[in-house]
Amino acid sequence: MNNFYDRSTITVTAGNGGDGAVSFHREKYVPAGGPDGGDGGAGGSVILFPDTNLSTLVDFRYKRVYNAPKGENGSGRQKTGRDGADLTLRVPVGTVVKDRATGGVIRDLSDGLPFVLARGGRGGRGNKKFATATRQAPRFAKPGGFGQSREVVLELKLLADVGLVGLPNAGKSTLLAASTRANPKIADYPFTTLHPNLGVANIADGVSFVLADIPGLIEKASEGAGLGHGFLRHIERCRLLIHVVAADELETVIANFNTINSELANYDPELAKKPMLVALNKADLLDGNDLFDAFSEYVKTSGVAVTNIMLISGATGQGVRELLLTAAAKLAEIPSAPYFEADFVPEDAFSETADELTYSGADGEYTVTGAWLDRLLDRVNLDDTEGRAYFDATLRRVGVYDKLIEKGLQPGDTIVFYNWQFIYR
Ligand SMILES: Nc1nc2c(ncn2[C@@H]2O[C@H](COP(=O)(O)OP(=O)(O)OP(=O)(O)O)[C@@H](O)[C@H]2O)c(=O)[nH]1
Ligand SMILES: [Mg+2]
Repeated sequence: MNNFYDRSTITVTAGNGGDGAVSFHREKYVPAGGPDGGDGGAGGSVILFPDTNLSTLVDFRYKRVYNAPKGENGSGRQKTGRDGADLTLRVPVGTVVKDRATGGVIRDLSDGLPFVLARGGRGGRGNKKFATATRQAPRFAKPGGFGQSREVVLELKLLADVGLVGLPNAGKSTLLAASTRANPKIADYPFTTLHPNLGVANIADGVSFVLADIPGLIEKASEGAGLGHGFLRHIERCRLLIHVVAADELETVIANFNTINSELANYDPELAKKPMLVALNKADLLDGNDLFDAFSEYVKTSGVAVTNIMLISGATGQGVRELLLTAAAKLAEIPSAPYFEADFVPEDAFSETADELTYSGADGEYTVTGAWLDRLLDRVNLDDTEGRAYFDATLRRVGVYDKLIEKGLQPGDTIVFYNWQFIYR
C-alpha cells in the first residue's frame, strides 16, 4: 500500500578486471614465436543514474546487493578480453549517497548527473606487453585489478521549493490540495498523511514552484516520535517553509507554533534557519481578527525569524492566493536549492599507491605490509626468475628499498613480504 520508500542501504561491487594472458605464438615451421598473450578486459562499473521518472527508492527495498560483471581474461593471439558491462542503477533525482559506516556524503544526485559509485578493475596486461629488448619471452602477465566495493545508504531528499510543516490536523494537505492539482488524503484525524506529497503551484505564466506536504510533526518528532523524523529530511532541500497552524485558543496556537519550531531546530539547526511564512489556518472558523492580531503580535516578539504571517482557510480558499504569491516573491530572493556537498571520499583499498606501506623491524629483519604490496604479490610469479626480477624492479622503482635503508637495512639482512622472505643483496 505505502510504496513511498525513501531510504535504503545497499552494497555494490564493481567487476574485477580480466587477467592478462601468458601465451606464445606457435606456428608450424616457425621455431620461436614471440609472446602474444592479450590483455584482460576491464570489469564493469556500478553507476547511479538519476531518473526524473522515479519518485521513490522502492526498487531498493528488497534487492540490496548489486554486482557488476568481471572483465573477460585475455587470451593468445593478442586477443583482448571483453569488458564487463556496466551496471546502471536508476534512482530518483534528489537522492543523496552516503557512506554507510560514517554517514559522510559521497554524492548528491540532485544535479541530475550520473555517478560512478564503484569503478570496475582494470584489465591485467598480457605477456605481450611485458616484452622488451632484453626480455623477449616474458612468462608472466598481470591479473586484473579489483573492482571497487561500497556499502552506502541511498537517501531520497525530495526536490521541493516550499515545505509545509505543522502539527497533524493543521490543514497542510488541505492547503496543498487548494494550491495545486495534487490530491492528498485529507481527514479529521491526525496522521492522515503517511508519506510526503508533492504538488506544483502555478502562480502565473512561467511562475510556479513545487510544494511538499509532509506528515504532521509532533513533539519529539525529531527524536522519532509520531511518524518520526524520517520525513524531515524531505524539507532539508526546501528553500522556504510554510508553517501551518490551525486556529484555536491563543495559548494553544502559540504552544503548537513553538512545538514545531523546536522540533525543526532539534532535527537540524539549519532547518530552523530557513525562511518561514506562517499561515494561520481555518480562518473560516473565526469571528473577526482578534486571534490573528494577538498571534501576529506574539510571533513578532518571539524572536523566530518569520517573514510574513497570513490568515488563510484551505477549506474556503481565503488568503490562499496571497500566500502563494508571497511565497513566490520570497522564492525569487532565494534562488538556489541546497546541494549537499560531498564530504567523504571513499577509501580505495586497491588504489595503486605504494605510499601507504607499513615498514617495521630492525637489526637484520624487516617486514613490509600493505594493500599495494599484497596486490603486487598476487600478480607476479615469484617462482619464476623473470617474475622475481620484475618484482624487484618494481620495489626499487617505488622506493621500498630506500625506505628500508633509512631504517637500517644492510646487505645480508632478511626482508619479509607476507609469505616470502628475501635476503637483501
Ligand atoms: N474548517 C476548516 N477545516 C479545515 C481547514 N483546513 C483543513 N481542515 C480540516 O482539518 C482536518 C485536517 O486537515 P488535513 O489537511 O488532513 O491536515 P494535515 O495537516 O494534512 O494533517 P496530517 O496529514 O495528519 O498531518 C480535515 O478534516 C480538514 O477538512 C480549514 O481551512 N477550515
Ligand atoms: Mg496531511
